[in-house]
Amino acid sequence: MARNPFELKGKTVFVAGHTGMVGGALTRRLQPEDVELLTVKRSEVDLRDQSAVNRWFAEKRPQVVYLAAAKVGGIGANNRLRGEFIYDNLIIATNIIHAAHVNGAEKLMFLGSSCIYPKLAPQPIREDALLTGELEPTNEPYAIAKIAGIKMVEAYRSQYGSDFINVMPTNLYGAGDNYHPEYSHVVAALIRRFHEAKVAGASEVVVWGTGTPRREFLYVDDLADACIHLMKNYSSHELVNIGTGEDITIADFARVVAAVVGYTGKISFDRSKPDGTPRKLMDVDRLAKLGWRACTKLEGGILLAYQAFLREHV
Ligand code: GFB
Repeated sequence: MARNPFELKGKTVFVAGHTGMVGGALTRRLQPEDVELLTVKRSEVDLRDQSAVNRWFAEKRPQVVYLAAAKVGGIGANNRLRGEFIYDNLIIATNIIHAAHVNGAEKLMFLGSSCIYPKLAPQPIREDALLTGELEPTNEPYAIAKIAGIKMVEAYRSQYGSDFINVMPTNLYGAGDNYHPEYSHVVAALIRRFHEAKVAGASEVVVWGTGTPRREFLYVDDLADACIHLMKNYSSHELVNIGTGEDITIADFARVVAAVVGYTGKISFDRSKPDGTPRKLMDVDRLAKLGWRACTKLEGGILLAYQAFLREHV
């Protein structure tokens, strides 16, 4: 059961989802922690395959697990690939949480998402808003799968005394993001679109929706730092939000990205595209009381993300 602070040093640490943006940041941040890092490629173990996951866990027996493997995407992907989003995320969470339990993992962190909270939750959103109202329809399948993972962690904690914890990151961006034109999140989508418009000398860039929704954006390396901090210093059944505590309208955010990229043309809005939830600002009081705050400012973080995009994709 719980030991605080929890010692990471010398442990075998499995990062599930290491090829994704979050898993990549976690593996970078774990380098100085003196751990034995375990990762597995999808070609070796498909995390949706329960027998393969069980075999891998029985062989490797990781002491610590970061569950950062998930099928993710922006509002377009969530809204269209509804079956894949619920199935993949339910089964990945179920397989890994159960295998970690059966094989005696000392600690597990499950990464959820701010979209688990009700569409119209009071802002900023406190952790106890979970299951107090209707979800945002565009990402309901993803949110339901994540809520199932959260509840599984809570149930294993309660029945078996497992030191399993739940953290809820806000909207993330940074190196290793997915820049798919239809399926990416807004940050990657706008970095790519403004960059391509600048290179092509285009006079107009279209941003989805009305521009009025508000979002909070956290640089992924800050998230990884928070996850290491919480793994060491937190053990309770309650969720912990991870964010910056600040938000911005999509219209203003588009202007920030345009300025960082160096695009000077017109910005217009396509109101036929979904806005999603009107506002999603995390209450980060619990995290602050646990001794952690985000340090990357939005403009600086977007510049780092743009540089990563130029390195990775141009
Ligand atoms: O990042 P995003 O897809 O995620 O969209 P959500 C955020 C906002 O940006 C929405 C607007 O209001 C979009 O309408 N937006 C403007 C764009 N232009 C674009 C664009 O080109 N691409 C995209 N994708 N959006 C996600 C959930 O919701 O939040 C996921 O769907 C996940 O499940 C993630 O939980 C954290 O914030 O709307």
